[in-house]
Amino acid sequence: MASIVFIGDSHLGYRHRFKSQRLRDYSKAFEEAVRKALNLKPTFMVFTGDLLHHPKPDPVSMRTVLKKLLEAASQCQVIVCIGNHEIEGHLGTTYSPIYSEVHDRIHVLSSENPHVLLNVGRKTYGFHGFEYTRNRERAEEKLRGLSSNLEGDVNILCLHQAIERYLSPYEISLAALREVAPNYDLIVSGHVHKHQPIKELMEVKPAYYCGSTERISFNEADNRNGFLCFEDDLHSPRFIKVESAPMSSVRFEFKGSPEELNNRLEGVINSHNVPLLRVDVDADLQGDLLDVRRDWTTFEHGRTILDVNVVPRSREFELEFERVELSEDLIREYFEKSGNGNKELEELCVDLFQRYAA
Ligand SMILES: [Mn+2]
Repeated sequence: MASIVFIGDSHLGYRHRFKSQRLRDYSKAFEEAVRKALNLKPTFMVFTGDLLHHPKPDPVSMRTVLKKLLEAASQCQVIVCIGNHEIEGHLGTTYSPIYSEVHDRIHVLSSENPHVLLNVGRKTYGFHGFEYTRNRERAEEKLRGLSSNLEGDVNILCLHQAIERYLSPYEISLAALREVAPNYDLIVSGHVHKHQPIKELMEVKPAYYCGSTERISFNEADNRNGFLCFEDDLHSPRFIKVESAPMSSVRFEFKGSPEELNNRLEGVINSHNVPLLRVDVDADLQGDLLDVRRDWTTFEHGRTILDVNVVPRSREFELEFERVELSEDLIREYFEKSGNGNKELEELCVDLFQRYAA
């Protein structure tokens, strides 16, 4: 069988939290993924979308992508999907279709060009897909339109979409996918950054999210990064790890004084020796919030991002408003209910409301 690798969501050019090191992290992980993938001598290399983070990418990231696509194309056939980060405004896509102009072994899947048929030995491999489509009805319509009379001997659906139950809002329902799945031999999607099988489809056809090469948020701290490789058959892929920047996200509840919290935070930060660290505290503080340390710069040494968030539990009674429309009465009600006795501020707010918002 021909071997196929799927590399997804590299997000090159993303300056996560405005850190230049993060730019390097994304390109490093992407280059490592392509290098490791090429070492496997694949027949096909599929990029499942969001190669670039910005629709108008910076030239350095664009150059990295082009260089790697050309390098890959010199050794195997390359198929590129268009992700939501590569779509802009009313345009169905941005620069991605240009990739197919720079090498005859680079093929970009889009609504205009949704089928790529490639011969290997005596078999024709069909790669089918379209650019990320936000509207659910349109996405499902495209999917149905695409999926009949497929011409390959082996047909592979390549998407960059959220499927029902994996991300909300989703653009493709499980029902729509189950309907078309029998026409394919394999379904692979980008967009959901956590590598996993799409288990609701597995009884029909092998289906996977291939995973991302580097994390774009702390919510992804527990994800493994890497890419997917099918070597022997379409039922037993290997997930090949990529060394993304180590990330930890720590969350704890705390009850005690600001001094105790400061000590606890120092301990937590010192015990998590990773370049990317977020600490979230749900704090029931016995003392002044202003005594909780806010400047953690002395602990930033050797780290790319250190993000400490202390959210104090509110001891005040809950405020409840029945009206949602801003009015003079609502402003006065707020001042009354909140116990804020500052008459001058109240009058100022009412005055500003009457002048600019009423
Ligand atoms: Mn995406």
